[in-house]
Amino acid sequence: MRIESIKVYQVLLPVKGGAYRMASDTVQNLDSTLVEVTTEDGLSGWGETCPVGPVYQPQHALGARAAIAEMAPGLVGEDTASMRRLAKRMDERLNGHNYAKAALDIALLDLAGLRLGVPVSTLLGGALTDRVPSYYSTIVGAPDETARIALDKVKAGYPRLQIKIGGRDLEQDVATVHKVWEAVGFKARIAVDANRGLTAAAALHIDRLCQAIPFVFEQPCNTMEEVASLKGRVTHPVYLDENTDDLNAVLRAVSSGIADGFGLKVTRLGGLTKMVTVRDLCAIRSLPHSCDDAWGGDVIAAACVHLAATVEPSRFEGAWIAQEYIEGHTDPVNPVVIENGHIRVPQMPGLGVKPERSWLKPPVA
Ligand code: 0XW
Ligand code: MG
Repeated sequence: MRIESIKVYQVLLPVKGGAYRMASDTVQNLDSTLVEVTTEDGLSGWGETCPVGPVYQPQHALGARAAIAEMAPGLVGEDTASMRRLAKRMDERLNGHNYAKAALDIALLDLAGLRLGVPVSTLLGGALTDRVPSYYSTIVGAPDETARIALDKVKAGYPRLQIKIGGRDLEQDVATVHKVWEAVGFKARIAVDANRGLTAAAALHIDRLCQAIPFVFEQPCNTMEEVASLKGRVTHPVYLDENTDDLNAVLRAVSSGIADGFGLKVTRLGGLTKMVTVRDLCAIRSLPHSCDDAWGGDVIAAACVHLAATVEPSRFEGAWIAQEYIEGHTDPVNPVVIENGHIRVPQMPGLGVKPERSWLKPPVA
């Protein structure tokens, strides 16, 4: 079936309760982009991409919409039967910009699932579970308050916590990690995420001053070279997140042993099709990873959860979705929600979510 139209919508997602603070940036409002790909028979598939502000990664909302506008004319009229041909078309029209291609990749998989009558997880190789774990990500905050929230979230059922540090005094970061550990202990797995905010020297100090605490150190420094320089000098396992810009970066990190695991973002890597490759690469080296995105509503949340369901559970670090941090849902009928720190995998054909049309402003492209 041929593509008849591609529509682009802008959706603003306000952060619940104020601001989301990371070492790299503080965000109050998220600018999300939804794409609707419609075929000649009137069937529509949805995709989404929502960078968490313009500083977290090089990607930004206006860039996503400009990139989709650049590619879309080359896709209209094409047959949806071959995802590979459509991916080739996108690459022929635009170099890079994986995060914009991701929205189209997700929409095309949604369409394929709807047409075949199977959930997207089936198209990604098949679900291993019908419920995936999530993890709770704190903001950079005061040590006692962060520890209180951490314990609350463990009581609420989260099996894993991601504690944000960086962009402030070393003393505060070290105290935060200790307080969280004292509050939570072995009741949850802990990741300490500096979002590129530490020098290698600061990362070494935190590693030493928190030596007995079993956490994984996520994206401590800005570049992959700085993170690589920590290898053999830190005792904590090191995970990469922001540095995994594309499949080549993941391949490099895996083959050179820089990363002990990953915090992965579906859109940064180019969508679910690319994430399947990363999932399988990680499996070859027994590397744990998450399936997240930077931010976004129900469409991207569903995409993350479908992929999450296909990852070997013993190596799975959770699917982070923004639901706890934003008001309302783009799909109020079948929203993607966290219950007891876990998320049910949608069982309906396609992604299993549809944005509520009456809530959408007219398309921007
Ligand atoms: C916790 N997250 C998945 C949400 C924010 O976008 C940052 C991100 C991360 O792991 O860095
Ligand atoms: Mg991270």
